[in-house]
Amino acid sequence: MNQFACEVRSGLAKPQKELPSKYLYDELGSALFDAITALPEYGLTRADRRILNRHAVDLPRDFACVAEFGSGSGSKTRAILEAIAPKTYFPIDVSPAALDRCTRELCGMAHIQPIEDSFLEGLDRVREAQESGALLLLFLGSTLGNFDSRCRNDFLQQVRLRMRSGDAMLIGLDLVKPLETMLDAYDDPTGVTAAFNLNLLGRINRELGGDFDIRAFAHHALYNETDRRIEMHLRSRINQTVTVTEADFHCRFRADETIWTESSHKFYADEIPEIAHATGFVSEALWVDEEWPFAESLWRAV
Ligand code: AVJ
Repeated sequence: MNQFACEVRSGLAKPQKELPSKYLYDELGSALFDAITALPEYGLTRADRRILNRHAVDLPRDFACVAEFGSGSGSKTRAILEAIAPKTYFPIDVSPAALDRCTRELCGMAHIQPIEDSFLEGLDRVREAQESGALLLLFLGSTLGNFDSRCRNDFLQQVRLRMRSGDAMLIGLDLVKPLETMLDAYDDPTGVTAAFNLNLLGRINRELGGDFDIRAFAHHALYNETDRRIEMHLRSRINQTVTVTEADFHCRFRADETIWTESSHKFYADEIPEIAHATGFVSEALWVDEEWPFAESLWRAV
């Protein structure tokens, strides 16, 4: 049984059913995410890009290499590569389609070495390939917000262990904003985010022989005030049983029972330097977008 099948099986066996959000990004899911970034209600990606375009020139220039977690299509990275002109750029992504697009988009701006792997394993491979000079790691788009708050600092410490002093990380984090704004961003009236979420069931049907009736589920987004995160769920509209052949698994749903598919943590700007400090970094710069509360911060490994 492959890893996807194992994780589907164990996630759907929990009392609160859940599926890991990294599986949202197959080819269709990545295309739907790109469409989300164009939604008027989803200001996150535009805010990220505005800050990068404006402040790339303020970044230190002493990096021989740039690596990026979750490169996506690479379109936000252009301004940074232009400003820094590194020898090598290592996009790290689990999606081969995303790596292809990013390589095409940024072709000619550096020597590009795509790495198809998860973040930490990918960073290990950057370390093996990189000869000398400092490394700038990009962790944009508030991807860190998808990590559970309990494992967030562990993950950052694991990143820090793979860096040398003088290396740096540029990290983008979405900030707390009015409730309505946050809910609209994750439950847009056009239904693109709903399609992005429901596609996870389609992917299970396609890749694991599942028989999910996608129309029998509904997208649901909520803000969990206590944990300060948007949660995406898929709510069963009826009582039903689903079979996933490749995962050798049946699973029952009560009407209104949900599968929790993603968390997007929202940060306060004040806590960002504290998170840096707690995980072996020093925050050297912090820029906040004026239109859509979003922070970009440069952390130096010390
Ligand atoms: C790319 C993970 C940051 O959490 O805002 C967008 C993904 N999910 N709409 C986010 C997402 C629903 C996005 N990240």
